Amino acid sequence: MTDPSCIFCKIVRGEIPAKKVHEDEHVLAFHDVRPQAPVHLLVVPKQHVATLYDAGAAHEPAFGRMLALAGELARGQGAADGFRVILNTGRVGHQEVYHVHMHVLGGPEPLGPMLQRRK
Ligand code: DGP
Repeated sequence: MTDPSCIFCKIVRGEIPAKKVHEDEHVLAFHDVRPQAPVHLLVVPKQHVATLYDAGAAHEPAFGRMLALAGELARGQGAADGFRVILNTGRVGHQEVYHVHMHVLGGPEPLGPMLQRRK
């Protein structure tokens, strides 16, 4: 349910600070500490789920809420003309934090190419 050493669980528990923009019984949304677009939010389930590989039916309420909130959160931050959601998963997906999180990226101008191979 919660992982004592997980950084996003610590944010959910209020043990480390974050710029929160939304909280309910299932999910927490906050600003990414290293923004890669004018709007860059992270939306996480409150329960600890390491990766999408570990997701199951029990997580559907939280994961459904994450998607259902994306447009409202993006618009609320000023991304009113489009945005991206990204769920990096595992080594190949360059997942850095092993607690499922949905990036919400947007801004006034179109974003760059969706996929760029890292050198
Ligand atoms: P990913 O590669 O998808 O696992 O991206 C992890 C993101 O999490 C990365 O964009 C930076 C962000 N991040 C890492 N640690 C913290 C933190 O302590 N606070 C906040 N707000 N964001 C963090």
